Amino acid sequence: MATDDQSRDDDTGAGSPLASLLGHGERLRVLDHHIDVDTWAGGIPQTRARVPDVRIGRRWYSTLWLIPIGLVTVVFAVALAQQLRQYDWMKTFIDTYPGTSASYAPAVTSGFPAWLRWQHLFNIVFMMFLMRAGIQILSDHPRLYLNSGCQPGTAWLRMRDPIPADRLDQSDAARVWTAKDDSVALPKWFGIPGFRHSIGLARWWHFSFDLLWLVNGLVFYVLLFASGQWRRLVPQSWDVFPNALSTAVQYASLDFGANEGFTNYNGMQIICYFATVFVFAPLAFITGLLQAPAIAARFGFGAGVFNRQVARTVHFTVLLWMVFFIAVHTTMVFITGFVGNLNHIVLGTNTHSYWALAVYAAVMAVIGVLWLIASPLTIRYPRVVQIVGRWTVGWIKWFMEWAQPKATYSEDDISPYFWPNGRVPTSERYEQLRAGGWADWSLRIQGLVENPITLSYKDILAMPKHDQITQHYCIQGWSGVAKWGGVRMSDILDLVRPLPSARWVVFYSMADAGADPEEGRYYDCHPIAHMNAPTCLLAYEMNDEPLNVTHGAPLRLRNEREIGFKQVKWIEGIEFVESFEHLGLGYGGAHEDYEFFGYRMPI
Ligand SMILES: Nc1nc2c(c(=O)[nH]1)N[C@H]1C(S)=C(S)[C@@H](COP(=O)(O)O)O[C@H]1N2
Ligand SMILES: [Mo]
Repeated sequence: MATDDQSRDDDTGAGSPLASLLGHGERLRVLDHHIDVDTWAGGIPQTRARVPDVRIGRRWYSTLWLIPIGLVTVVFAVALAQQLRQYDWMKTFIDTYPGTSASYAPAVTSGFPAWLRWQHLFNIVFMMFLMRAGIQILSDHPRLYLNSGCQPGTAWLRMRDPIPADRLDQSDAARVWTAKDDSVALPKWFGIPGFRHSIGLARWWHFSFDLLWLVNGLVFYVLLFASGQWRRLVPQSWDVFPNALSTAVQYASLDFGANEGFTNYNGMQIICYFATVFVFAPLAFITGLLQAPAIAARFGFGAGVFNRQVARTVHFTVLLWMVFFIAVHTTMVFITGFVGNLNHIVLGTNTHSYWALAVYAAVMAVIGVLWLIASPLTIRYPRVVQIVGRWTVGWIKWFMEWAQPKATYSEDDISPYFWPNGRVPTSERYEQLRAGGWADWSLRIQGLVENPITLSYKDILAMPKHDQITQHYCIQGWSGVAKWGGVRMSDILDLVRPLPSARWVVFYSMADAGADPEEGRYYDCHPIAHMNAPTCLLAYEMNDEPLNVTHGAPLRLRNEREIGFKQVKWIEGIEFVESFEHLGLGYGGAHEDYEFFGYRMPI
């Protein structure tokens, strides 16, 4: 990867005629891409996430209360179970339903085959990265809601304070609280990579290991059913429920029955395993996909019960289940005959060899090391993470972009509050253009086109106008429905007539990309194939009003199959190019260059 950056060493040009005309390329290439957390994202202070609070009615409660509540519950459950086991009817019940029984699943006597043992190991390695990166993604918008517009004050879970009330005024673009202001940091041994607003990098980890985890899971399903091992996991009679209850009472009374896990799982075990493998795992996948603009804009999931915020909430619930499951599962492995249990899953035999313990300890040490190096390596080699991630999952994102983004919503779905994001233009020139009612502003469209043109604000207003009510999906997790009015990109294409060699469309903003002037101005590239969608718009109106400064005046992009950061605001130039390698740092946009995002963002 180093050579990739070295080759740019002497190249400090703007990359294209329009880029240099608009002042987009006077920066030096960054050669060594390691991240300095102190100056990252304009040196935002590393505000830490809080232990989550949950809202019940109008009041917020710390989830730390779960610790004493849990302890009291356990003590109470033990007392209750021990008392219950004194009664004859309970003794009869446990005799009838011993907890482990062949009545709901026949004994599987073939042991644990090697493929199953390996897959079990891969699963935990993949999930550790998946879950940590997932929590990092959550902390980039550390609130969960059930309404698609993420209206302030309606969250049910939060990992930071409420938005300062004096920063909700969207007419004050310089002061308004942005989604980036809202992100929080995690300890780097916990999230990946920990520091604030590192979602671009966290997503490569999340999606790459997600893919590995899914492939592992699919292979597992196939082998499970091909081998007959599924009989361990799928209860075949309702008897499983009284047996599960019996197991619960026995465990709670701290008097466990014999562990027959090598051939038969007890009622509780089989229900939990079944739910994890066949309910929660697929649910994680589905609720992940439901958060994708490309999928939602194809099927209209923006409003209603399948909206992104419900999907985020359910996705998070799956995480809670997985954490709970892993904690209880591991505890049970320890307290129900540790060495014997390890022999089952490490060696696949019903023996009591200490080799299994040795292998387990060695594997745990390796996992511990992997755990600890993930964040430091990401901070040291973010560009490698981006490139490897793109190589691993980029092609899938390309498939997702095929979906036609045709969903539109009704006036009733429009979000009362639409979160703002990004860095507003601060130049004097922008202020003058705005003060002059955009009379002196113009949109230059050139590059690989037959007919390069420059349009004034008036010219654009004179073109056919289209309205659409669509949903915005910020990479950070929030969403919002708004009505956009403007001109179709397909009409622009008809005017300029792109040459066959044009493959990408670059949108240049008047605003800076970041606080560091070295990052230059904001820009982003879109595949030309997206420009023909009827919903691909250059918007100058939002909710029937002229676009305000906060949301991108005078002109901003809507490409409904892509995530929010691709929707360039404060546009003043559009260029048709064959490749974007020569623009900026060459990764496809300002956030691709400096925040390590991917250039395809249908999810
Ligand atoms: N020029 C420019 N455009 C930008 C950004 C930015 O920082 N600069 N931020 C992007 C991001 S991350 C999002 S989510 C959307 C937010 O649009 P909104 O402020 O209208 O909600 O704008 C996008 N367009
Ligand atoms: Mo965003």
